[in-house]
Amino acid sequence: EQKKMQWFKDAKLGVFIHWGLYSVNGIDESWSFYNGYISHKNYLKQTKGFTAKKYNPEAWVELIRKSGAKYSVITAKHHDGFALWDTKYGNLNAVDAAASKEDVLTPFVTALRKKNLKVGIYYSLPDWSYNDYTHFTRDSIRYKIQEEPKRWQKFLNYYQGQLKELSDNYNPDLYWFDGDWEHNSEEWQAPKVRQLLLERNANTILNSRLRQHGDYATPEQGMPITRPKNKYWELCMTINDSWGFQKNDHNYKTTNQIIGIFADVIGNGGNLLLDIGPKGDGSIPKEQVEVLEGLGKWTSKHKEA
Ligand code: JFZ
Repeated sequence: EQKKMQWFKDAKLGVFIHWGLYSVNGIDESWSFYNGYISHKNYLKQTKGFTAKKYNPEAWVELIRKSGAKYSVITAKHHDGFALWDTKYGNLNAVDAAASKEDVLTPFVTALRKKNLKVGIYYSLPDWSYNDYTHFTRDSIRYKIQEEPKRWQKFLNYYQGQLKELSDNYNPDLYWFDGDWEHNSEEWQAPKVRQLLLERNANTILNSRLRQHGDYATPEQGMPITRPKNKYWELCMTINDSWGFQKNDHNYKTTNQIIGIFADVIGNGGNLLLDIGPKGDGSIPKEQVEVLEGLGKWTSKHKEA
């Protein structure tokens, strides 16, 4: 336990990446159709704009490395169910469904490893596009588990199959689960999933958004005033007010503000997982590049912090 957490404890800084269909029109990640701002049908039309035309995974990694971060966590699949890798489980992925027509996860993982950075995979437990998942939108649920247990079993096979696939393909150093609030631990089979991933790699680290069956806590946004009780924790935070790219969100924090928060976080024994949101073409907004570069100037002067 202690030993496998060492790199994480030492890392201090990670870069979070929200990249998916929602990066195209730039409205509220997967929530845009869940909350009814847009129909699911129109939401999926964003596949046409997910071109990855300017995507340069080596340049992404170089920016991450220069910021001083030691790991990165990328949204392999968000709540909308769009997978960045060539999953065998369904067609809603960057190869089969989007203009990119290619696996965009693999080259990023390869580039991270080449620079000795740790690989983190964000995986949403809910998949609102999947026909055998219970929830669809805020106003329409497909079914109740008690009424259709076989249908739920189909979903469990699907999601656990994808996790095995991610493990076999990428052997991630860290899994970042999200969306556990829609079901309890038993329904997700959280202990089984933990075991399944640890069987494949005993050293992999799980965040706690798997109904607490994880290794470290994941507070979100604002700086906690008191030191969290957990020995291991990581604050995830946006640079502006959005996780995914949103063209109308110009409310960027300054580099100095972020350095201040970063110093606070590490002073309290945690890590900062700072989020960026590339556009559908794979370019990173210049405001976000500037912050990572500015942070890099600071971290390179304070290597022993
Ligand atoms: C989730 C996602 O719904 C969101 O789109 C984004 O990916 C973010 C990183 O995670 O949103 C959450 C999850 C947990 C909390 C708040 C927002 N929480 O625990 O306070």
